[in-house]
Amino acid sequence: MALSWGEITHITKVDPAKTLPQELTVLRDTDLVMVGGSDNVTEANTLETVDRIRTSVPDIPILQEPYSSGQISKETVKAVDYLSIPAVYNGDRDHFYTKHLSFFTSLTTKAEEITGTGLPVVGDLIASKGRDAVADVAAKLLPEGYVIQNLDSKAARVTGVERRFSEDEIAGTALATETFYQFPIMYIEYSGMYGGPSDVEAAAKFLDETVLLYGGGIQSHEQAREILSAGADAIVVGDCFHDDPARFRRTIP
Ligand code: 1GP
Repeated sequence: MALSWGEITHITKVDPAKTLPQELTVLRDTDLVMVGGSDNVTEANTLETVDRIRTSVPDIPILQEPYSSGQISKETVKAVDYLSIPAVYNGDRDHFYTKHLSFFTSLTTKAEEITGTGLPVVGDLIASKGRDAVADVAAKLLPEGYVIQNLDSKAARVTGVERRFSEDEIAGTALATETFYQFPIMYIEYSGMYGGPSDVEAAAKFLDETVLLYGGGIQSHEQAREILSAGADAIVVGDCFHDDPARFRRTIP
């Protein structure tokens, strides 16, 4: 399923480790679903969640945002349309590049060797047709340059974020994302709290090709509008979907 970013303004982040609303057709007016969380996400609950979403809203693209290679397998790669891997600019070294290099190393190595070393195995992805599997993953990859701005969030704790970026740093990070790292996505993450429009304004000035996403604490139409008017290409709504589907619907522009 091709992604047309020009038409995507509302993204729902569904956490497979949390309880989902009984009726998933509430997702019908969102433009994209991201499946991922910060804790207790497994290959099995990811597959189950993707399956439920596909059954309820078959036309909405699904992107998996894993935090560990254990959540990825041949089956998950087949089940989702895209795979986005966050590189956290203000996190620890592990979450900016070490984990990614080890993931790609495991992709390029034969399964037997990986099993022998005790490195995390990428499901049974490599089993026989290693090169095909690598190509499958590569074709679906959407790297994300991430800045986590809520220090009290689980995401910040897991990724070793100890300091928020200033607006000047956000602007510089946006410029670097577009011109140096060339990630297709920059994500300003306030997970669990509403951060307001100022970081988005700072980043948007320096982004042209790169898609700018904002997530965190959006619970109303007004907040959604404020962030989109500040220059985000799309908002990401998470908690509200799990906690209050009726309120969630009001976040959809
Ligand atoms: C979390 O950015 C998303 O990764 C959405 O945040 O859960 O606060 O809506 P909320």
